[in-house]
Amino acid sequence: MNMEEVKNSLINDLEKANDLKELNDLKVEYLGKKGKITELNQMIKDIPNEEKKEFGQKVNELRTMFNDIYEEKKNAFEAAALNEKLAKEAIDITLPSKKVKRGSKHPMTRITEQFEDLFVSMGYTVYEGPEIESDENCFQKLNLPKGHPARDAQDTFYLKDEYENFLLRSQTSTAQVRVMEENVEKGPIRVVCPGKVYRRDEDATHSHQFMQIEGLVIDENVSMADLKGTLELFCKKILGEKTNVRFRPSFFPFTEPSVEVDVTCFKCGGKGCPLCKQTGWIEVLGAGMVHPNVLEMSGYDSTKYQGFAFGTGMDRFAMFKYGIPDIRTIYGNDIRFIEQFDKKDGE
Ligand code: 2NL
Repeated sequence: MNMEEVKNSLINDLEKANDLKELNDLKVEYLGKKGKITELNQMIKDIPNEEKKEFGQKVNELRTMFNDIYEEKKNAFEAAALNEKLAKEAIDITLPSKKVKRGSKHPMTRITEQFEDLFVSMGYTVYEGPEIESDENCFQKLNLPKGHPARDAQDTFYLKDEYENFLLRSQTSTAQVRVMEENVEKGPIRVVCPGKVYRRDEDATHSHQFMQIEGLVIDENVSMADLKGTLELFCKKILGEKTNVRFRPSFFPFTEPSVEVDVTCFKCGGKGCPLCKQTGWIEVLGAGMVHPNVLEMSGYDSTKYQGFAFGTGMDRFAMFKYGIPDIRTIYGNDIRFIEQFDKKDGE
């Protein structure tokens, strides 16, 4: 091929190249070891001396021409490839996103927080103990020695083999025993202990697992008047200011004297209805002055210190407050059940 033919075919070939690969093949075809431009260059040695300079310049011009067109096309191919990639990977940021669903607090979490807030505002601390407990902490230290008949009402679940002496706590008093024992100075205590407890029970109002909260106050000069004032305030704050409260004598092995606390029925306001079994009253708490044996067993001098304690099932409060008829739904893990309480609490 002579100079003119190479020039024409070069322009033609580069024009027709469809992609980077074809373009690079042409580079080999023209500028490679046996390339058309390279061959022209090698012809220089056979050309008469006076023509050498001009011939050489023309070959150089051809090479420059090739490279210029090559670069231009290469840039165009790369830009096109990038644009195609961007178009393929385009995200429509105006599309509506998936809605993030707001969770709901479980009714027992709600009640627990309401109880805790109230007692914290009265200077109590919150203490949660373990659910697996020793027989000592659950019964013996609470004045229920082995064989005591009152243990029957708190039959629970027991561990086996080397853990034989352990059980699932039947009352949160176990946590309060721990607070008394851990308080090495044996100074005053004001604590509430919320948490799960277990019983051998199962029907519409009893679950094998439920939630209690117990309170314990120990100090010098603590009397039944402190107990009454505290629990009256508690009932009014949780159930409404119009609530009337009455105290009836009762029995618990860990308190002496003991009381049960009734409030005016929140359904009928005291007139009498099926919920309060026509009495106008509903029992909500058990309480009493801490038995001297209980104080002494956990290292307190019962001639110097007195205390009052109270306990209640938080599930019952949740059932009353939110109108839940069956305790089993509380632990049924149905999201439709849990979601209802946002509205009931006005959230
Ligand atoms: C109820 C009655 C009660 C207590 C719990 C208690 C705890 C200690 C010492 C003395 Cl460490 N007493 N707790 C006292 C009276 C009643 O609960 O009906 N619970 C559901």
